[in-house]
Amino acid sequence: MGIDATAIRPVSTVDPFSHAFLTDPYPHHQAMREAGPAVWLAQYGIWAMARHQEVRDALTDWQTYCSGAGVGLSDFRKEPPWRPPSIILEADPPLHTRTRAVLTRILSPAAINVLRETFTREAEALAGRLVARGSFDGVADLAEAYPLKVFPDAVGISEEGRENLLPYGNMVFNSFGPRNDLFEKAMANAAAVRDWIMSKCSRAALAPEGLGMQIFAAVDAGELSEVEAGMLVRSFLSAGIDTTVYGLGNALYCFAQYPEQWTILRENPNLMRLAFEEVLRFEAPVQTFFRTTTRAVDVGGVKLADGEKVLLFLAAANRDPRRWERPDSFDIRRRATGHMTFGTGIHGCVGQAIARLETEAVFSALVKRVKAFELVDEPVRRLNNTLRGFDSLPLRVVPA
Ligand code: OVM
Repeated sequence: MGIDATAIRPVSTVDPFSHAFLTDPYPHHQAMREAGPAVWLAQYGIWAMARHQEVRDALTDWQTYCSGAGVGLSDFRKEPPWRPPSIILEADPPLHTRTRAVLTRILSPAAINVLRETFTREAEALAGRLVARGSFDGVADLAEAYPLKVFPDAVGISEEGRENLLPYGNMVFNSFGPRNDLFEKAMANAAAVRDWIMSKCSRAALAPEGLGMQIFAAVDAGELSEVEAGMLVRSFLSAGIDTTVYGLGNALYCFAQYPEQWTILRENPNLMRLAFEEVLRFEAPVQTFFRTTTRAVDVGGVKLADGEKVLLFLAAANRDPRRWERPDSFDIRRRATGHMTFGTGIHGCVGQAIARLETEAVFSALVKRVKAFELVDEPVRRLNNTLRGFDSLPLRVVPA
């Protein structure tokens, strides 16, 4: 009732989607963590959270922080979405519960283990070729080449037109931000790219044994409609490429930048899983997601109203000194589980078993063959409203 004289409202004028912020977000993350448990971003009229505890609490409380109004800046209740909303990412229970159950089953660690042999063989072959070459672009030749081969094969889509997959991911992940220059550039050829993607999502376009057709098997079992199955194949093609591309690129960057950590991994290959968690903590390929409040809520004394957009800085939570010792040092021996890069709660990454399989396959192949990675030129960043990663990583490898 009335004015609460004790209410606090930390404010920041920073633009988290500006080139300056996206190029070097970490000082801004620190400023936002220090400003308060929730910070009003005046430029957009939205809230932001950057501390580990608050980000985690928001992700866990899907009733207060919903996804159905979109997980980008745009509020689907106020403006039309650029594409039909995802029925898993941009959905709340009960719809989300039903779609999620199907993908949880298809992408379970046991189900994904079936792919291990193929994924390992492809990783060994690619690593063998690249190390023989001696120098290569860590992005185009490895971080992009590998997921672009193994993931569409696993989903069961044809070879034709796969060059549309990266542009589509670029559209999807830029679209979570404002309609800035990055968004406009990503959308340059949107109609053709979107049409190609949709043409690959039907039952008729999918190989009989792949992950895509397994979604259609759930239609036959009465769990989904035919249209919903196509939408979930679209989720595979939206979420399954760029995330792993940026993750592999960031891993290469970390090991080129911190060669002593590569040496530790070579001497202890059993640290592979922890090392990947640390890469995800330290250089999160997915930096942010939004939620929308469904009621007024008090966050550590800061009062958020109903229906407000909340920008969750996963990557800032990952370096919160309240949660991590020496948060800004890359240390593969630390217990990095508990990072927020896969999210948590009901929307926690359903594809993480595939992401882990891809990374393990690639880095197990490299750890046997590579003594050290050296950057032979400046890495070039690729800016994106959601993703953090590189356009190119000019690498030379010292063979083992
Ligand atoms: C989807 C989707 C798109 C982008 C990311 C994502 C990280 C999901 O279409 O369901 O999850």
